[in-house]
Amino acid sequence: MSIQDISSAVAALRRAEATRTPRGRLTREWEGLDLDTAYRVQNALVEERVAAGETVVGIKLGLTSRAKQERMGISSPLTAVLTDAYILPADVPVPLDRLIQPRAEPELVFVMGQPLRGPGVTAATALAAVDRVYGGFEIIDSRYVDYDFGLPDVVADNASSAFFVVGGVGRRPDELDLALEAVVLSVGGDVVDTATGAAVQGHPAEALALAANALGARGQEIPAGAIVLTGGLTDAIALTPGASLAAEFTHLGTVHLSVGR
Ligand code: 0L1
Ligand code: MG
Repeated sequence: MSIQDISSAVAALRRAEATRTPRGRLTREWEGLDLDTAYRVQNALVEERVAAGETVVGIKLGLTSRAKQERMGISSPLTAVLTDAYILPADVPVPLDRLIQPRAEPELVFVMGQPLRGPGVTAATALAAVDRVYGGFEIIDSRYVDYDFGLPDVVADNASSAFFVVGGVGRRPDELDLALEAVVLSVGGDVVDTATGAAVQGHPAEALALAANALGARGQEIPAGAIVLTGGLTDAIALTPGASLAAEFTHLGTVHLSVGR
């Protein structure tokens, strides 16, 4: 079936997810899929999920670090929407049997104390609206074959969202220097990557301001209580059956991720 409008794009992405069958780029079939239209596809996809019983719990940024931008070949950050269906409790293994080609990436996670709405949000005003910061993992799972996508494709696909885990140690943002907060990522006990918060737009609060301003331009805000994933600090790691990952943060504890078989 050829994709030429929002509802057929949503149906194609939902089908790819439900059947665990990745597809080709939507932009190859639908020339008119520009960035604005892609965000309308994303909104419609989330509306379907909400109509099916899910609750919106926050937002995420993607492609905010050079590591992620270089790996995916896209230099613009993006936003996507988190629902409660994406929450993976800390002690639950990643359910591989529900996923296509999952990868995991460590992230700094904000929980908002106050709402934020652009335009004009700066890193300072953004950080002042944060209640707590946590370490976490995002598990992404593109609905496109081999993660081969352009910016409108990945925006439409709700930025490859699949699951996320929030660690158990929450700090007030003024208790630590988030640009210097480090993470050591290991797989099976071997260190595979490291980064600091500065990897995310120079400071994760810059990413939060970017999201507030981008959402504001689309008439949306980040509400109090929202969870905000600020984007992968390192490149994402492909998940294999039985693997165990750890993201060890300087002041935010260690977040463990085990993968089902
Ligand atoms: O945190 C991120 O940078 C997620 C980007 C989502 C797109 C992807 O890498 O599949
Ligand atoms: Mg991410």
